[in-house]
Amino acid sequence: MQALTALPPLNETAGTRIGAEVLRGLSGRPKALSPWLFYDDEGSRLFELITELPEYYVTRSEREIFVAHADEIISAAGDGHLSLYELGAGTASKTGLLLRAAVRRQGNVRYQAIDISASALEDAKQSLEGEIPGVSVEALVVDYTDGLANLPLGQRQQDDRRMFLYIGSSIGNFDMPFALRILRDIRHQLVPGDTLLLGADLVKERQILLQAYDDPSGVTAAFNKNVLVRINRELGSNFNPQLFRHRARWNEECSRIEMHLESLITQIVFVPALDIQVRLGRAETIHTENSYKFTDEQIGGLLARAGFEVEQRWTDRRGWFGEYLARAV
Ligand code: AVJ
Repeated sequence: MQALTALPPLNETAGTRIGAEVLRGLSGRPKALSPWLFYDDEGSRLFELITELPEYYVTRSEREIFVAHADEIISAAGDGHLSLYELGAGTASKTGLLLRAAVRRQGNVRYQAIDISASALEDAKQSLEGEIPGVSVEALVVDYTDGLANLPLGQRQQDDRRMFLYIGSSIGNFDMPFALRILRDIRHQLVPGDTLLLGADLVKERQILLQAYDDPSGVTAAFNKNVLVRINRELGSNFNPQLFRHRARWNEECSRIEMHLESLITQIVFVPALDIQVRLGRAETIHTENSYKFTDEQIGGLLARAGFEVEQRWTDRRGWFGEYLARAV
């Protein structure tokens, strides 16, 4: 019998989702972490605070569109009994405006809320079902960036119409190829005639963008640094958030806001669960998020390539945020 060569023990944590992401993101250079890591319970809570900041116009602008046009948006869905599905629903605070419009139109509505945060979805279900008679909420804790093929969306009835909601500029987190993949995944859940409502943040003056992602009260900084706190908790690392500075940059060429965590000193951080040391030079950054800003042409192009046709478009009074109703073709 032949002797087996001893293999190094497999590090179990490296096989978990967060372990794999931190190992990938912090091993090389430039360092980068995926924005889904923001959304533990504390991160979801901090994001809700961001949406209330005076500088963060994104949520307010989209709400303004829904307040003015919810009935129009819902009736644009066409004939049949409408069901709504939302990717990245979070606490679904704006979605209530659309659900109310759907109830006005057809008496009741089924709403499937899909999000990575269970706590946010619990809040959503509680408040929506409590406040809007006629709405039934089904919460699905799923990371939709893994694909939608296995979503339990249920049987489609004869006169069912599906409307997918992908609002709040969630699509802005992803580069073009990945954004396209998500839109195509959505398209696969639809039949011709169904619709997608896509909310996207529009290109605007640089100062306005920068303030929205670097508020003076420091909520966005806390949101950004929370990713380090989460990694400490889940992987046992010793990141000191105080040794990092929150940075927001406008990358004109790529048309995106970037968020980074900049190391204030040269430091070495230990991640026990992965058995790695992470060396950070002074002023070296960990790139934690992209938030792409779009033009109508870009959105129209993306949707066309995913099998949709833009049918209607709404903006807020300032023209800062775009809401696109796209029909599956
Ligand atoms: C949830 C991705 C839409 O990009 O504006 C807010 C996240 N990051 N402030 C955005 C975010 C910092 C937000 N999205």
